[in-house]
Amino acid sequence: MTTATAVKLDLRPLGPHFGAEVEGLDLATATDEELAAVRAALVDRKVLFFREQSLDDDGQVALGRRLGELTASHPVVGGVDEAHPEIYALDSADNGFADVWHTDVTFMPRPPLGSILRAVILPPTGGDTSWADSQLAYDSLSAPVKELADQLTAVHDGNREFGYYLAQRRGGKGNVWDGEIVTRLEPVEHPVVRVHPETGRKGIFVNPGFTSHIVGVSEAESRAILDLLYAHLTKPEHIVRHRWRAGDVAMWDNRSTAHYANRDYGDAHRVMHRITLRGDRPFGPGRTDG
Ligand SMILES: O=C(O)CCC(=O)C(=O)O
Ligand SMILES: [Fe+2]
Repeated sequence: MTTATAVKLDLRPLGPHFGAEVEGLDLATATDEELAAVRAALVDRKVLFFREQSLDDDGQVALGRRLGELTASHPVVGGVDEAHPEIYALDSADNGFADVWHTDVTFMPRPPLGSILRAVILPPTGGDTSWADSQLAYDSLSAPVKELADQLTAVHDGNREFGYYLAQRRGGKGNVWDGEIVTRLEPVEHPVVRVHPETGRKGIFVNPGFTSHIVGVSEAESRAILDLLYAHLTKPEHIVRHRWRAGDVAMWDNRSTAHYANRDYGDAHRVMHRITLRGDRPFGPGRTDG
């Protein structure tokens, strides 16, 4: 008898709790049972790596559709080409860098649940990507700081990263998100501590890329609290770092991680293609929904 739980993936953990390489699985030909096991491992290990895969753009989109509901490429930036409105290209030749710690698209009310990233063109060396485990980071805060963080709400604002692009390159008409055309990036509020909807675990849910400030405290308090949380989130114990090879695919849970792409390869060319799985509205410890 075959059930979803009967399939066991060959996982090589990258740390005691966080990150794993999935060995011997071809994402282009994986069975439904194997993908169900991948989906479960994604929540458990938070970031998964699949070495030297053979996916092209169509294959990446097909894989994403088997794992969840795909979003448009990005709320502001269009797809890589007309045939692939779901693919967000990060191209170093077009200023596509992600060298600030962030969690994807937290400046929208419903950020993506997860992201699937494929290495398309890599520099000869460098361009590694790192992920931080926001749940491990939350768990290792002291009890009084956890209690403080649990009560806080933060504003996330995409204008610093994407406001110029929206106004100048798109003439104020962005892309589609949650069924609506994005014409302005209205700042949104999210809990500073996010409760994972599938596990109930808490994680730090602020990031330097998109969080502008904490609500209801002074500017100096907001800065100090955010700096404390960022420094803690990105401690080496909470990080895995991936050295890309051609074709590699990374898949991560945006509800429990943040990430950062090294910009250390000079003028070399680096292109990554990303798709995102539709997510729900983040909620914190004090609420049952957003
Ligand atoms: O370029 C990378 O490695 C990561 C880019 C990024 O932030 C993303 O794909 O969400
Ligand atoms: Fe990202």
